[in-house]
Amino acid sequence: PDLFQAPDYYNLDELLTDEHKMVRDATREFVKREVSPIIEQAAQDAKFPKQLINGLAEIGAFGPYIPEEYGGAGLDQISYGLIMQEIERGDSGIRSTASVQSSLVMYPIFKYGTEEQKEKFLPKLASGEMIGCFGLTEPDHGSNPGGMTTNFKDKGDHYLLNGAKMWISNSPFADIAIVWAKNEEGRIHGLIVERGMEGFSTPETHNKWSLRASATGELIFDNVKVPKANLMPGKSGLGAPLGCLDSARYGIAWGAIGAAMDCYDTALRYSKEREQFGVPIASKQLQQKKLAEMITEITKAQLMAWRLGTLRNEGKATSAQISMAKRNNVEMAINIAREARQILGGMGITGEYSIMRHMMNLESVITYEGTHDIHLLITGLDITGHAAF
Ligand code: TGC
Ligand code: FAD
Repeated sequence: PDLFQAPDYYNLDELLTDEHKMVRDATREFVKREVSPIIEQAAQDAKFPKQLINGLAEIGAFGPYIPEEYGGAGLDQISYGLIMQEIERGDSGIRSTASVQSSLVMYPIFKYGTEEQKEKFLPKLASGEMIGCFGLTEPDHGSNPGGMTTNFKDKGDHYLLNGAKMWISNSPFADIAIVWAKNEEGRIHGLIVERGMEGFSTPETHNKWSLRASATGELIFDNVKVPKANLMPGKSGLGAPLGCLDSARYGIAWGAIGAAMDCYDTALRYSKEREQFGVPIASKQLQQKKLAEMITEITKAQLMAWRLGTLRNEGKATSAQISMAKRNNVEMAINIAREARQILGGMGITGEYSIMRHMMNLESVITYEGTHDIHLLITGLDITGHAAF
């Protein structure tokens, strides 16, 4: 990993500011120093490496674009993307933690929360003193979150919350959960549920073959009394959680490039060193085809992410544009991981190299934050005007 070089075939660095490059290099350094040396073991042990939390906070990975007055790093969208790219070069599960904390926990509190909620939670989330999770998906409602049955009733001085969420990143150890639930009129609202509230539990989901260095679990609400002060009043309806997903999906469009870069870089170096039939396998046309296609696809994905970032900086990116980039870049990365693994032959299946871990992680990334199919249907709706969900 020390030899890692980031491919930049179209001189994209020239489009970045000094601040972008500084933020990216600091994150890259952190990943090399803190993540790469421990991540394989963490994945083998199926344990989220909690010791990374402080370092992630220090490099600004928790709330990169949240204003500094609330403890965020106050960076732009390109910097946010570059941070996600570099973290996911290390591992998708670590990027998941940063994505959830930033875009699915801090963002809704910042966008929809009260001033008191912002002051109470944002600085602690930015510093990593508190970790959050995001509960939208339910056992019977994944792609169709609008069908959710988790609900709350107004009991005068508090709300009474019932229901369950499934597949929730970081739930087993999160201090707070952003929970989407329906009120008595069936309207979706976001509530901040805190660990320790009676009737609230977070069992861990075991036996995953993917995203093993990330903790995944349930959120169970059995007559949980939630103080009225914990409802985020700024926005209701399905558009509220979907608005957070826009930001997280954008981060994934960059993150996937990081995983792809790591696979490409590993395969390229291996192909130059590995000799068969008396010559490096890099001199064989079949291996060159794989490598040439990889760098082409990475370059296209980089251009897409960069352009989307500039549109987001200008407040002009649409949800459908974000869906296209998430879908394209994750598929690009998973295809590259599969091809790269073949270039390494038998060595490709071992934990000596990162490729198989990336490949398995990407099976979650292509499913969460909207499946590959759902993003295609979002593009389909955007260009035809017909919803085919
Ligand atoms: P639909 O009728 O289309 O929309 C309902 C309302 O929402 C608005 N809207 C959006 N608003 C903001 N951002 C978006 N991206 C939006 N998309 C839609 C829409 O305008 C409408 O507003 P209004 O005011 O008219 O009510 O809703 P639908 O029920 O037909 O569903 C559409 C569909 C299928 C696209 C949507 O449900 C969807 O995206 N499904 C996928 C679910 C998903 O992505 N779940 C992710 C869970 S979180 C997660 O996976 C975290 S992993 C984290 C990690 O570890 O990194
Ligand atoms: P389903 O919706 O049941 O889909 C099954 C299959 O049917 C898919 O291939 C899908 O594309 C297809 N399909 C569904 N609807 C249609 C349609 N209309 N037309 C055509 N095909 C369709 N959720 C959270 O809320 N918070 C989290 O932190 C979180 N973290 C996650 C972490 C991991 C590791 C994983 C695996 C998931 C996580 N999720 C989280 C849940 C994730 O968002 C859902 O898994 C995802 O939205 C898909 O839902 P589902 O698994 O219920 O699949």
